[in-house]
Amino acid sequence: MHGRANLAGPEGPWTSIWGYDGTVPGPILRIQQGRPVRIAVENGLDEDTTVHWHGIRLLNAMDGVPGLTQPPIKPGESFVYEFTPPDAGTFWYHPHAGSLVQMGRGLAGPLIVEEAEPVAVDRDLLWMLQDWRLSGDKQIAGGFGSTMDAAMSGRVGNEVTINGSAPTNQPVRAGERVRLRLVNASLARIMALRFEGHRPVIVAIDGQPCDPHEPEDGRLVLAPAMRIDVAIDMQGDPGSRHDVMDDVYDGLAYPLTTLAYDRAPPLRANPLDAPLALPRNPLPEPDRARTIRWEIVLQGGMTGGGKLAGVGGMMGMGMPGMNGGAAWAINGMSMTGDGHAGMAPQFALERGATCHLIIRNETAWWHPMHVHGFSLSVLSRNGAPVPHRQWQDTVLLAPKDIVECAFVADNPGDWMLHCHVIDHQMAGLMTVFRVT
Ligand SMILES: [Cu+2]
Repeated sequence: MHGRANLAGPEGPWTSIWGYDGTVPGPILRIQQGRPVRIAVENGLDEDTTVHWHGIRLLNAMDGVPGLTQPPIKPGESFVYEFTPPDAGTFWYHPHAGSLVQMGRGLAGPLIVEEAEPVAVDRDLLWMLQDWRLSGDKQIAGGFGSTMDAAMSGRVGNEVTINGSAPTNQPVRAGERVRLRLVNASLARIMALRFEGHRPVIVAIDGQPCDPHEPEDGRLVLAPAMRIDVAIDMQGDPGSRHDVMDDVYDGLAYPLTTLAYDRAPPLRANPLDAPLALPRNPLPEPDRARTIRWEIVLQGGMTGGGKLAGVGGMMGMGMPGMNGGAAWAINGMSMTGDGHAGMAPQFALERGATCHLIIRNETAWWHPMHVHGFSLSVLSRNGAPVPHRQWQDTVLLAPKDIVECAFVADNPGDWMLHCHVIDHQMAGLMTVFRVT
């Protein structure tokens, strides 16, 4: 439904948004691992919608892809989603219809699946990060789906919010251990967060626990739709302040927010003596004996000469990205929009088989590739094994990257695989595979 949010900060005017329950982000849904939930969604918009439960391994009929897994929810109508989350972790929800405009106007919310046993931290925090393209009067700018956005880096905005407002100081207490859940719910902005004076330890990626480790160069890279859970021991001095920088784009680093320490003495003399590792989720282990290899090649996008690279052979092409025109393709095929009925799967897997999936990015652009219904065990990047156990539903590929992953096709249905830069998805960087 429609609402207003204070995106631009205390001085700024309020911004008209579309939000779940009229808020940005939508309400935090906290549910329990292994316990069934029932969520009724009523469509108060003037257009069709659906809800996709990003990262949750659920029944295909609950996946929220219009036409493919359910009829779209018409204005004034409702749909009841029912699922039992097998995995604990940090997830989120968003529409999969009119995605660019609906998400760009604010529809997104956090979904936290709690562990059966509470984790030993002092505080459990969530930063839902969203990037907005605001006009001079601080309203959401129009011009969704321009050719430039579609064929280049997507609709990157000019205002980043944390939990729906312009970031202010984040109050922390010396000596405390915080579990911080980072969710990048932006349409297109990639972030790389650096906590000055602190050493965050990654404990989960895309909701799936990993071996606790510090990020390679101290930066937490979060592409659209990715989540990272970190544990941070707040070792700064009482009263001190430390910036959190986003420096993903060369020369465009900016302070996202500031950790502001309370003047109170440290909560404890030494960091909490509790293990950082989270209990693992019940993911099916890939089976080398039953493996099917499949390669996905990402093609298209604007080249240096202002031309589209290698797209348009199979489908009719209008202006790239405009009116549903294609600017991208997967294995020579462009599926545009949000998903719809009758999308022929590009490949099929027998239930129980292991899929060894190779994703090759032939384009000059970054793509966070998202798979519905499954979590992928990431094996290697450009031939080098990944250093830590890593399961992801959204895998970021740099230009020309080749990533290899594996997953067990244990869940029948037609499933989406697409780029989560929403302009790219809408303009053809999407495909479907079938598990029979
Ligand atoms: Cu992309």
